[in-house]
Amino acid sequence: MYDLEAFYGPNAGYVLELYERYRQNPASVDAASRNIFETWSPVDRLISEQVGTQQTSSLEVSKIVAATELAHAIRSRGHLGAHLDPLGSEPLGDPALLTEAHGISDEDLAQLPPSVVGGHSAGGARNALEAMDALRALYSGTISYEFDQVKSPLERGWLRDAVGLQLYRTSPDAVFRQNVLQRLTQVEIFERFLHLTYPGQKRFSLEGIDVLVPMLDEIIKAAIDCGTAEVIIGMAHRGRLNVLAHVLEKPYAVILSEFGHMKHEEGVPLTDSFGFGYTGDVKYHLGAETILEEGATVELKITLSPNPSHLEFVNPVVEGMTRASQERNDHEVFPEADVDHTLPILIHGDAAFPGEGIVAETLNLWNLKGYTVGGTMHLIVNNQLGFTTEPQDYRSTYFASDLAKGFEVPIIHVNADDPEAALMAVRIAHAYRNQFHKDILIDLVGYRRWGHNEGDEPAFTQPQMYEIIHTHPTVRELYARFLQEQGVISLKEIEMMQQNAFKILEDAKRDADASFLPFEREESDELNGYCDEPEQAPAISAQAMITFNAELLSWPGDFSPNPKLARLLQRRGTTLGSEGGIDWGQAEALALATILADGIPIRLTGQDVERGTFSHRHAVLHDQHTGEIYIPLQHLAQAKASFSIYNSPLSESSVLGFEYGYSVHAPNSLVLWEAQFGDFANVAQPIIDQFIASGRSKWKQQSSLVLLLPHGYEGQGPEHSSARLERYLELAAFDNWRVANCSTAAQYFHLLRMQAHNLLQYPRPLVVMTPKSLLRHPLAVARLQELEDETFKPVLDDPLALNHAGAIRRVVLCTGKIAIEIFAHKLRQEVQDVAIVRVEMLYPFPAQTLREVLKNYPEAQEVVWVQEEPLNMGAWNYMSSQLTTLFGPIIELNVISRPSRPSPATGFSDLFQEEQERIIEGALRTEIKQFGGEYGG
Ligand SMILES: Cc1ncc(C[n+]2csc(CCOP(=O)(O)OP(=O)(O)O)c2C)c(N)n1
Repeated sequence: MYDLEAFYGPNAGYVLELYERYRQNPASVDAASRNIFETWSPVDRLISEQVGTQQTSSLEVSKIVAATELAHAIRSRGHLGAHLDPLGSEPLGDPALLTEAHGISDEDLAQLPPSVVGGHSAGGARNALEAMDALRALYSGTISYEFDQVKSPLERGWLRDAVGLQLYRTSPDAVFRQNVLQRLTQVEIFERFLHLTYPGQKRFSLEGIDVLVPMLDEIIKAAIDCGTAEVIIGMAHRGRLNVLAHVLEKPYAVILSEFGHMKHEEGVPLTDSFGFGYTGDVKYHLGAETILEEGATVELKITLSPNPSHLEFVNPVVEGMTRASQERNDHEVFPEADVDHTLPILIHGDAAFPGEGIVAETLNLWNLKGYTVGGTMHLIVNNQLGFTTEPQDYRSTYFASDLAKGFEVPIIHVNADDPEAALMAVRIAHAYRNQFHKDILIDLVGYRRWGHNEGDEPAFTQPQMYEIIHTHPTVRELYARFLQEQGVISLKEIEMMQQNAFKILEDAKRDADASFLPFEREESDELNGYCDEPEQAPAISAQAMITFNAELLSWPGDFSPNPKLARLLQRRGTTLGSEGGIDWGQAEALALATILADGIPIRLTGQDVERGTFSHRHAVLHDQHTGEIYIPLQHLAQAKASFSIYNSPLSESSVLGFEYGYSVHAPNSLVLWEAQFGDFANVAQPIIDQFIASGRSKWKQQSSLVLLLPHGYEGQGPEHSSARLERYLELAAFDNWRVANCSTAAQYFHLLRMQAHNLLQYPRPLVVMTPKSLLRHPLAVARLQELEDETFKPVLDDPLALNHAGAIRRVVLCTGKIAIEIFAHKLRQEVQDVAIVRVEMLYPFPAQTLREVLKNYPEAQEVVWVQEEPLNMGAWNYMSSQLTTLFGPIIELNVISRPSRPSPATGFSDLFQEEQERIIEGALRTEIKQFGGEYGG
């Protein structure tokens, strides 16, 4: 039972040391160990078996201890001595990897049995020296491993066996090898062809990491074998054209015509496409989809997500797409996810991976219930440079992959000039993901044959490195030579491969030159301008809402929510009468219930959304005794779709990117993301700018993602006030999204229903400024009748002013909370000549409706835009141009706001109060023409 083999690895060294101490002095070890050692003499037995002596000296024991420690060092730190760089730089090394550092020599090892080394390496070896050499080749060759960060012993054991027992090293037959060479030839010739045909044009060549394509082939093969239905890939510019051509099967002719033509159709300049809302993107950002078929059966769908220049920001988007692809959401609780259905692959740059924080944010999602996708395969295409910057200047750690260790991700490093090792890395990685449904990373170390792009001269900044690269054979050449030596292929066959690959490209070029890239014009001219009102959702009967309300306020008999909360919620049972009182939270719950009853799945996420930052939602109830949860929206008799709600991790970029990806891939789901406060959304600015605002225009990517952004000035200081409405309005063009700021719970109810209703027929992201103090404001609450009879109104006229419309001299236009504060102000009842008109849908700009509203006040002499934000923020800049176009020639236009400022709000509550009062008074007193404007702006 207590065989040395059982203490394989570090334990063996420790046990032998202990044994040595016992042999010197039995009293120096503890009683339990003494008991074992009295009947156990493994070393003696080992030596006698292997070396033929009956007795071991203490010297021999210490050598065995040293040998086992060396073997352990190689297993755990072999990657520090691995030969990963195709350009031949020396590895960092580690003293523990040297035999002599353990006080022994090769001669000593030659005297010891191979079982001292243990594991697979011992098999077939005649002594410990041979076994140690085999172990070194395994862990410090052109492939190496870092597994110690994996906490689970089961997984570590699996990984060690995968390597130690060589479970994924297949003995490649001739056909396999010829196919790999064929692929490397296609990859290289493609790049060479582009280089020769379009000199200087950017393509971000893959050369130096060519093996990426056969690696992706291998993953796809493994995925098909496992019955995976979809593979979703995210990658940046490097090698993208090659991946598009060879993995996504984008025809060469199409790629070549993108290089060749500066216009889409003969005689139609590119700028004409602007009229249709589609402005396109550069070729090395484009996505693609392909379906691999075997006969009549679909084998696998492969999706390459489009991505912006912003490195790594596509990562969470791919994760969200994957999650959407994995979920079935046609039943009313949480969706069922099949993580084997879809495999995500993220391809990273070696500078971007440690440098861009979005990588860490995305890695953090892997084990979170709202975000997990059952493991992502990560590949770093490590060309040892970031543009002109070298590793010592762009990362603080030795390996590009070190960040991933903090997330317990196993890492395989491999030299990109060894295709067979790279393919083995992929097999291990895929099998691990398949077995444990966790992330795994391959650090593929190669080089970059040209400059960062093809117009760059790399010798300006890396002269020595490029001197080596210029004479370094390509991986195809190296592998072809190796196969020739192995007798697998002849020189003539190798040359034929190259000629054929070239010929296919030449034919494609001829096709590309003979035709023009078809310009995909959007059929509908609905894209071409403003749309006042998207289609309204059908009405819901009061009775249906009464039923939903009762269900939302009930829970199982043995479930005990916090009594204070239960009382609070029960108040919602009294608000459906004629006196009303439906607040924001209740209106939202009712809207979501009706949407679920329409069969539309809902996913709502964000920081603390389950309760709601302002304690207004309470979508998830907690039993105060058991901690169990109960989600009323998952228990509606009429619901036909899933309701998922998750508190998100403390991140904006990754979680917003995730929801964007989810919404793109699940177009029939209502996906909502709520910021804790609207200010924080700017942490996710690239996701907003590069995806949500422009994805449709660049890539025809459709999303109906809803952003709920708490916004409003309540004296809470520079943050927690503004969701920076101006940013969303500045980005609004070509009907790219909707930007709303509702002033009542009823409007919010109808807005959500309208968004759900338009998911498929008119998908657009929706940005909503949501309230804080309005959440329970008596002037913002709804009556059931308003939910039943009304629909969303982009503009709300002033019911009071309409009674004496002829007396109105000033029309105040405003949006959101400030309107309610003006209504609530003591002057409001006194003032007879001011109408307060609320713009609830800011974009698309409701021009026609506003024109009609102004006609209601024939004696009006001025229109004043009133906002609580500083003049240089809020809606003013947007509104001023829209209103000038609309009313400029016919009426005076003024503005009341805080003065222009670099910070959105003051931190002094007295100043806040004074300014707020001046804004509201200014709105209601016609003698005040401007406030705020005089300070600049
Ligand atoms: C967020 C972001 N910052 C800066 C850049 C500019 N940029 C483009 S490529 C590049 C170097 C990337 O190096 P690496 O990640 O190693 O990928 P490689 O190009 O070497 O494949 C930089 C800095 C960018 N595209 N995105």
